[in-house]
Amino acid sequence: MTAFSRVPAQPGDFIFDPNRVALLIIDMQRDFLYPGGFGESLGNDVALLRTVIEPLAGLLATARAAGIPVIHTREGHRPDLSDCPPAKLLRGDPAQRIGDPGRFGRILIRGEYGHDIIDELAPVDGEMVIDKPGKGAFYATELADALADRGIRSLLVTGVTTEVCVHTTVREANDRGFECLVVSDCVGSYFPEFQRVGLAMIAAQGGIFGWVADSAAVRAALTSAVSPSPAQ
Ligand code: TIU
Repeated sequence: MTAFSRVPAQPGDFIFDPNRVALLIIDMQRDFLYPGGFGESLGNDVALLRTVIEPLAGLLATARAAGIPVIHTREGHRPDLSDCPPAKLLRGDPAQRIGDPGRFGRILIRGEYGHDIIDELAPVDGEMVIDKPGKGAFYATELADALADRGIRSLLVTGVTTEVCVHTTVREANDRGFECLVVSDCVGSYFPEFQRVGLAMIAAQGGIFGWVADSAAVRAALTSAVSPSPAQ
């Protein structure tokens, strides 16, 4: 019989099967978190995202210890830009577009230093890394198949940015039947008001897109899910 886990959350408890849950870490790349990358090229203050790193590193450690599958994503494009729609390429500052040379290599291009995940959250052996050309992690990727292969039904969603790639992915996941808990202190935005409203939109209307809880609540549930009971 399956023992389910429970996280106190908005708009109500998030209940999940610990054998069918994954931690999804969206786009924690230097290009979004460091000055000189894609995020800054769009006119953003990237320092605002750094608050996510410490709580997310803690949650990642707990997920690894609990044996929960961890999936990282990276937004970016092929060096020839063949997977970058013109509508995306032409947006933003013309002097600093996708594919242009930046401080950490060509901006948002696969294989460049800036495109990779920050050291603090670097994937370890056995963790999947999904390269995605869009904002949503399901569009034009192998994510749906990977989740189906592992029997995953519930996602603990983290990363950046709350209102862009996190929201897009959560919406895609909802339409594919996944239950999503967005971890409030492990997602970040360049805009404090978008962070607040982005999280509120997930849990509004009885959880129209899912649930919201902080990492302390999620870590407690993951830890209790793997602790042997005294009776065993
Ligand atoms: N600009 C912005 O807020 N985000 C992105 O472009 N990509 C992600 O959210 N990963």
